[in-house]
Amino acid sequence: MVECCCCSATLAIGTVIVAFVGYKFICSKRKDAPKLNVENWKKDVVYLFQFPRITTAPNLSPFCLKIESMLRVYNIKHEIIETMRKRGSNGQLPFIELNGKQIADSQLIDVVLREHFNIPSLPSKRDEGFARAIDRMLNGNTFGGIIYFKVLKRFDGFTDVILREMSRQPSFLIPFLQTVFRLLVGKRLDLRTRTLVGDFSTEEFRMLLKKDFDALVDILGDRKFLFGNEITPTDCSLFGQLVTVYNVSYDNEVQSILRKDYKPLLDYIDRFRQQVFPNDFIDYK
Ligand SMILES: N[C@@H](CCC(=O)N[C@@H](CS)C(=O)NCC(=O)O)C(=O)O
Repeated sequence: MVECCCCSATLAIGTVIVAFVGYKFICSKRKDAPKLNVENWKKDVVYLFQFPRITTAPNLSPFCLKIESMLRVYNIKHEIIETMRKRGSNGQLPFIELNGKQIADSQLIDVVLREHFNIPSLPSKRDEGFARAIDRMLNGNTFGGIIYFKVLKRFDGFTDVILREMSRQPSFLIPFLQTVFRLLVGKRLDLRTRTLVGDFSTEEFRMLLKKDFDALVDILGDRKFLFGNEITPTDCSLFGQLVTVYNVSYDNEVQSILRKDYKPLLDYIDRFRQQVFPNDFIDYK
């Protein structure tokens, strides 16, 4: 009986401690506003923190490129801060600072930019609904399929771009750093991709990615951009996803898939590029 009381008391105290520590951890994480990087910010200027440029395209990250595209398309005053080290409150890039606040995650940044800079909505609510659905497909399922071929199947090419083009490491260190990279993040990326899309075989990843590309070609039809003659934020997502795998300096299967079966998407990339990034690409092949 005495033993039983002791057990209950220990259990109760343990539970209270765990609950208290958990509460403190979660609350302090949520309450603290992230520390600002730009102290002397100018009103209504967007400070975009993103990865450094790569040789062949404006960025290796589709999410960074989406936001830079939006800033250009809507003529929003901005400054780009290239960084390999800094991360937003979500542990990732891109993030922005606007009027003394940090906003992390391209989905949230998209919402804030639309509201703050009065980016026009599409003419119908139905189109707005489609736009959101396409945007989420692109930045979830399509992104996962692309990552499979761009990163997991070409880990050395991908890390070579990061180490050589983005962080300018000396050549003799690259093989060593690639091994470290593989050990540190290889498994995590594999798990993230399989959680995002599914635990598929290469053949299945290929087939499912092509389903997304087919859908995009059907949605595009003979329009210049997804919803007509004007570029929308969803176009910025599509452009970001496609060029950050198509315009990298190493061969990957998504390039071959696009070249073989998806000329409308390649023409689309060209149109977007001419209009928004006329001087920012070097064709790899
Ligand atoms: N949901 C995030 C995804 C951003 C993301 O995945 N960023 C990656 C690069 S593409 C990143 O910063 N990874 C962390 C790292 O490389 O250290 C968004 O939409 O912004």
